Amino acid sequence: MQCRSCGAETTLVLSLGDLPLANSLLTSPQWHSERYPLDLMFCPSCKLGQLADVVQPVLMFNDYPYYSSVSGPTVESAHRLASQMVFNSDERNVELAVEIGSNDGYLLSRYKELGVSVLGIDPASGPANAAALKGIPTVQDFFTLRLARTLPKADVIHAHNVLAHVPDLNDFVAGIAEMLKPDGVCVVEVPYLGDMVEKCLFDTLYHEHSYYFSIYAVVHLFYRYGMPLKRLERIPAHGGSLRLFFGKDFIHKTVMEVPDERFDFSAMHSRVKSTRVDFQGFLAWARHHQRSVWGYGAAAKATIMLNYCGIDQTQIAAIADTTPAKIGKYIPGTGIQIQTSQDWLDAAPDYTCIFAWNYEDAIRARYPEYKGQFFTPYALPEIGVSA
Ligand code: DWN
Repeated sequence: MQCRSCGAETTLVLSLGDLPLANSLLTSPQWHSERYPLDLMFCPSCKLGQLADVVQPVLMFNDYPYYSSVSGPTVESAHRLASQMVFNSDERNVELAVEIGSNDGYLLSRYKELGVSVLGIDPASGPANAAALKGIPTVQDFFTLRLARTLPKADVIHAHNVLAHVPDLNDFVAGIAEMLKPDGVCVVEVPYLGDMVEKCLFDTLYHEHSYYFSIYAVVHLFYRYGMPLKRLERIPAHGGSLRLFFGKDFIHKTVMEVPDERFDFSAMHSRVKSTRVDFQGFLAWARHHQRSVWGYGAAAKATIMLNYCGIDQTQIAAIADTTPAKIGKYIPGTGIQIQTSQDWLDAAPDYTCIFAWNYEDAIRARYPEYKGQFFTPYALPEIGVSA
């Protein structure tokens, strides 16, 4: 297929088969969940990863159960960044801060505390309503160039973990260029394709993310719309992400050298297969030794990992989560119910798989009273050691 950013011919580098939509949680275990192909293509020209098949956003983001504020580390990182943007803005005042994909106001609430005017843009009604309750004005819509033309110009625009979701990258970035003041800054955060491949984080491949970014791909996409890279940071979020700062000024402090990036997809392919074999092997051992197993973190990653590995409620009894909108629902394709963290503590399972492995440290620290063994899909317990 042709690259949706630059038009060059792409190649298939990873296929997980037909899987359910990660956040399309079910209200009944018997309900059928639609499955869609999950094939990752790579463009050798602009180094952009992209799904071969794009699912209509309206199918994924209408009844969207993801609330950023539930995850403490995400909020802490966002608030630190907002403070930096306000206090370190040597050459400009921050009068208006905008976030595209503002979710429940997890980031803009800090700007509001600092006396900055804010505007959120998010199509998901649940998170948008939660933001409005915090006094964050939120446009409940998908961001486009057309919408940008109706909105005020901004000193700072944030686009955190949203670029991957948009069907039309070129229209989206043109909208940012339209809305950003001449001396403004756009801060973009995206999971980094380099980390995903090197660490084999295949459960971060899901239909919500149409795109998987190299540094080269993001930098050249924004450059095409008159926004050169000003600063680049590597951050730990979501297993490894890029934080990129773009401006409109081509003269001062512009970063032009992009590292030479290479991605070993063939090594990733074999590790994907072995993860499934090893996970099923552990669960068979646990069942044989009558060890109970739960999950923790009904993340989008959990849906992909569980379905790709063919795991159901006979192997993992339930999965705990602290997102109210998720409690009582079921992970599609598995029959596994999402229950409260108290239900999980009361069940006191021998093992708990942390599917939200990007928050492993925070989750382990949050529950000192849990006496069972935590593990992650990428670090399974040593079979037999505790037999
Ligand atoms: O782009 C996206 C990324 C940023 O977030 C979205 N399209 C989808 C989503 O992916 P995810 O669901 O894999 O993200 P998280 O943030 O890894 O999900 C964490 C899950 O764990 C949430 O359901 C909240 C839950 N959680 C919890 O119950 N207690 C998390 C923490 C830290 C906790 O203490």
